[in-house]
Amino acid sequence: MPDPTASDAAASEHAPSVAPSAAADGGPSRARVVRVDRGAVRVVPADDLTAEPRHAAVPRDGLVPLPDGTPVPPAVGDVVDVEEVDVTGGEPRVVALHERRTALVRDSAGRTSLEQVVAANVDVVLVVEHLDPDPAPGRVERLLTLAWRSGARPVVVLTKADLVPDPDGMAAQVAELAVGVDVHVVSVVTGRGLDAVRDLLEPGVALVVVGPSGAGKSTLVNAVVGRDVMATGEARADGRGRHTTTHRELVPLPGGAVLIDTPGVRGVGLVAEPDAIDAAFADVAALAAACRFRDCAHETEPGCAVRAAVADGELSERRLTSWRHLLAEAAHQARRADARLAAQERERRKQATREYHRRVRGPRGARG
Ligand SMILES: Nc1nc2c(ncn2[C@@H]2O[C@H](COP(=O)(O)OP(=O)(O)OP(=O)(O)O)[C@@H](O)[C@H]2O)c(=O)[nH]1
Ligand SMILES: [Mg+2]
Ligand SMILES: [Zn+2]
Repeated sequence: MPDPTASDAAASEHAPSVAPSAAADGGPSRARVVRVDRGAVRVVPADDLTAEPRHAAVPRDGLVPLPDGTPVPPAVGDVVDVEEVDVTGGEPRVVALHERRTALVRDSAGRTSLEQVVAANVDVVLVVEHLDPDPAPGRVERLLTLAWRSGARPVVVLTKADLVPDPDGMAAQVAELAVGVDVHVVSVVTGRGLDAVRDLLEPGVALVVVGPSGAGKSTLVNAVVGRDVMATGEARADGRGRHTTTHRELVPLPGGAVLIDTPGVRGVGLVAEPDAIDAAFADVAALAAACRFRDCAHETEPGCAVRAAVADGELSERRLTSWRHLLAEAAHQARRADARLAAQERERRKQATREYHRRVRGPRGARG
């Protein structure tokens, strides 16, 4: 069921309300977050995605509870409950988040959370990479790992085919590191590959576009939609007017699908998830499983299938290094998350102790 707004049984079960968006009774209505820009949230009714987006207030700390009570920042694509402040058209408020069917998350340096949700409830993650300049294999691998982790289907799109002599040869190289993933070659100049991208947009499907700045994400969104819904980086002669995307935005399509454009990423941190790395590196994982020793470090051990594959030229040293690097990063991230949890737990206990002393010794009871 691609459309989380279409009476998603799991979501409504937990949701405080399953009221229709119209909310004639004044109760909360169901809405979809279409834009998040530095904490400011815009929503449309969940059953009318093409409606004019409205600003919706969030609590001062920017956090809204998920069905399990965890407060998190709303993300583009989220299904939310919105309460009208008054009937005269005052500002609506986001009061609850529905369960996320999928979530594209990246590591965040943020104070409140280690994870940042780039987009929620997406079905397809389009990893966009340019053919000119040369594609960066490590970046594609990293974004594919995030995509696998999201629960949505990853697809690679290589842009600017019109600028290189051998786009198919380059695509074949990228396909080697995009194991189990379709790779499309596109050009908005010649129109090549655009139909293949449109084919992904069945009714109800949500597709998020990620990739480096200047890869042509917004240009691709506009080409697929058929009109300029996003400003793009068309550089003017005077060097001004570059329109790099700075916010995440959900664009509804006439056919019922939605596209989510995102700002270019420079470096995205992984969120620890060994399974996602195994999925993105299914070839390496399969080799590692064939090593003689279960705990093989793929260095000098006898019977190492990974080193054997490198020696045969079947696996590139670059890809092996990339795999090791992402595993190490995920492990580091997991330790950081553990440390944070431990710190939170210490703080919780300290407060409980303080609370205890207050109760036992009265309100003025100092601890010393
Ligand atoms: N020749 C050619 N140029 C393209 C193509 N796609 C995009 N471009 C150009 O690439 C530049 C960057 O495109 P954008 O769509 O703004 O890139 P973006 O990925 O949205 O960048 P950010 O918003 O900064 O993340 C623009 O000047 C586009 O015209 C293509 O298929 N062929
Ligand atoms: Mg853009
Ligand atoms: Zn090995």
